[in-house]
Amino acid sequence: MSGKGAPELSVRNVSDLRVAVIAAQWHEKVMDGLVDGALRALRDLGIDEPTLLRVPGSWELPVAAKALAGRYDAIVALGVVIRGGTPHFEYVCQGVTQGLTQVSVETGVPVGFGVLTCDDEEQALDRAGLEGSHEDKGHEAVTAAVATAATLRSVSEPWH
Ligand code: RBF
Repeated sequence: MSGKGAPELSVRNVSDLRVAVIAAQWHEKVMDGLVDGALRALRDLGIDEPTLLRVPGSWELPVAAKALAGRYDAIVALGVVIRGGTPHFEYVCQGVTQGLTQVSVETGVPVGFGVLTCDDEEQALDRAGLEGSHEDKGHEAVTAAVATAATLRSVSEPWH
């Protein structure tokens, strides 16, 4: 899947939204880039006091997202899963993807999907928002989650 075609989102009046970022810890350098990109996006949006929670691996992201969902307007899940020689990659990717989808749909809280699933570390670094990276997926995941939270808030207001 290519990152080409991503929208330029214009997100305004969101500084009062409560946002939590949950980040796995495997593949430290890539994760540092994703977390930095996410925090930079939150600053750009005027969201000054986000919660940042660390979990061991991407597999743990859904349970942490579920635990926080009742207290936040948007959650952003960050992780990196790199293909190895065993079927483990497919299981972890499928578990985290389905788990985060389930949390989001069941709780009604948007969960930004910032989990990279890559063939190798080089591919992951290219998406991590580091110097020389072509994409900044932590930043994108925050912007998408906050934009969605703002849209959901607008349709829940009484004049709709
Ligand atoms: N977690 C990640 O976030 N990224 C990985 O690339 C990753 N690779 C794993 C490979 C194997 C063989 C195993 C057993 C676990 C891996 N995990 C990875 C950890 C996983 O998300 C979880 O933290 C652990 O399985 C403990 O529940």
